[in-house]
Amino acid sequence: MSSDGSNDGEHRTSYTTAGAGYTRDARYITTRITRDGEDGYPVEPGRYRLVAARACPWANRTLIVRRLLGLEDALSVGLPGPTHDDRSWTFDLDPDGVDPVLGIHFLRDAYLRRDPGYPLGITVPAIVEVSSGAVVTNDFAQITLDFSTEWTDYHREGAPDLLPAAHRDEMDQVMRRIYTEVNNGVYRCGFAGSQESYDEAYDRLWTALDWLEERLTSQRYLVGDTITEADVRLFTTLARFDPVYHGHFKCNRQKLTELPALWAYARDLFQTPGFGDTIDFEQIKQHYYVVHHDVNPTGIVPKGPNLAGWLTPHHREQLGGRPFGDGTPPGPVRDGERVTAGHSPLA
Ligand SMILES: N[C@@H](CCC(=O)N[C@@H](CS)C(=O)NCC(=O)O)C(=O)O
Repeated sequence: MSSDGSNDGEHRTSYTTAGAGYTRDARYITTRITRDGEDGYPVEPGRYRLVAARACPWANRTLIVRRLLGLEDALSVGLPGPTHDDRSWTFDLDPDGVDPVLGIHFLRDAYLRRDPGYPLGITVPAIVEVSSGAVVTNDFAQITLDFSTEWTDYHREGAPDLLPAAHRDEMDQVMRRIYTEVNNGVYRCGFAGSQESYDEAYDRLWTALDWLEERLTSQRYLVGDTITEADVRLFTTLARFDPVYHGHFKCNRQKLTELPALWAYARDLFQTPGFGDTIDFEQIKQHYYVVHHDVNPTGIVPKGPNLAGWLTPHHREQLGGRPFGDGTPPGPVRDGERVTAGHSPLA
C-alpha cells in the first residue's frame, strides 16, 4: 500500500478491473531512503539514481522537487523515453538506448534486480541504487516528501520549504483530495469501462476542479502564501490537461484555458523556475496517445493545442504571495537535463 494509503483511482498496467470502473494498484516498493538509513538505505550523495520519465505526471513531481531543492549534485537522474511496451519503460533517448549510469536498456532490469519475480507494474518514478542496480523505492508519494525531509543536508542554499510545518495539516487534506479527485480523477474518466462509470468520474472530477477554481480565485497558492508540495502535485496534472486529459481522457467540460483562476495559476507556476522547465509537452502527448492503444487505437498524436499561452502574463502577483518564501528560485537547468528544444514554449 502506498504512503497515500489509497487504492482509489486507476493505473494503466497495474490496475484491476472492478466491474466497469478501475482500481489503482497502490502497492509499491515502500523502502525508504532516510537520513538514519533505517531501511538499509541511508541518504548518500551519488549512491542513487532517480529514474523519471518526463511524460509521467507522478515522475514529473520528483523532477520538480529535485530541482526546487537543488538535489541535482546529490541525486543523478535517468530519463526514459516517453513510451513503453508491455515489458517496460526503456532508455531509448540515451546513446545506444542504454542509461549511461545504470547500464541498462529496460527499467525492468532494475526491478528484477530487486526482486527476480517482481509481479507488479514497472513504474516511474523509481530510485535505483547504482552499485547494486536494484530499485530501492517506487513509492511516488513518499519520494518527494523524503526529498524535503530526509535529504536536507544536500539541499541548495535558498531551497524553499515545500512542507511548511505550520500548514502541514491543511496541506495533507488538500493533497489528499487532489490525489483522489484530480490526479487520479482524470485517469478514472479516461479508463472508465462503461458510460455510467465515466459519467460518475466526470462529475466527480469537475466537482473538484470547481472547488480548486474557487479556492485559487482569491489565493495565489493552494496553501499558505508560498509554493508547497501541494502545488507541485496539482501542477503536473494541470500541465497535461489540455494536451491530453481534455480530449484523450474525455475530461472536456472545459479546457484549462477556459478556467480563469486555474489557468492563471498554472501559468504562474509554469513560469516559476523549477516547474515549467521540467515540462516536455511532446513527450507527454507521445506517452498517452501512443501507450494507451485501447483508448487511441490509431496511435495518432495530435499536433495541438497551441501552447503559446503558457508564457502570457498571469497577473497572480496581485494576490500577493512569496513563491520561494525566505528562499530563492533555483538557478538554470543543468546541462543534459534541459527539455528538448521545440518541446515546450520555454525550450
Ligand atoms: N502514481 C502511480 C505510479 C506511477 C505510475 O503510474 N507511473 C506510470 C506512468 S504515468 C507508469 O510507470 N506506468 C507503467 C506501468 O504501469 O507499467 C500509481 O499510483 O500507480
